[in-house]
Amino acid sequence: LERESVDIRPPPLYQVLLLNDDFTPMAFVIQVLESIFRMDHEKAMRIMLEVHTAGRGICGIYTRDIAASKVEQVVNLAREHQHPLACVMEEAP
Ligand code: NFA
Repeated sequence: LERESVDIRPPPLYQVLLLNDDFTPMAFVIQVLESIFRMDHEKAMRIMLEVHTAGRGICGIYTRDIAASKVEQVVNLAREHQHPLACVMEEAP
């Protein structure tokens, strides 16, 4: 029987985080969480307040390309509305 080595390792996952700032309106952050991260209103409010109080918060965990796309969508939407909202991705622990 022919046997080959096949790479079955799962791909690394990345968490996408929002960072707090003093200027972006809370309502805009909630809209971002609902529209880009597909959260219901309750969860969006909870995560927004987490970022506001703790300085940063996880919005979702994705494979690399999806995480990068989420960051790009947030940065583009924030820039469009002239808010300084920052969004980054980090390899999940
Ligand atoms: N700190 C912002 C304010 O008081 C709200 C905010 C929350 C900004 C989460 C960025 C991220 N308007």
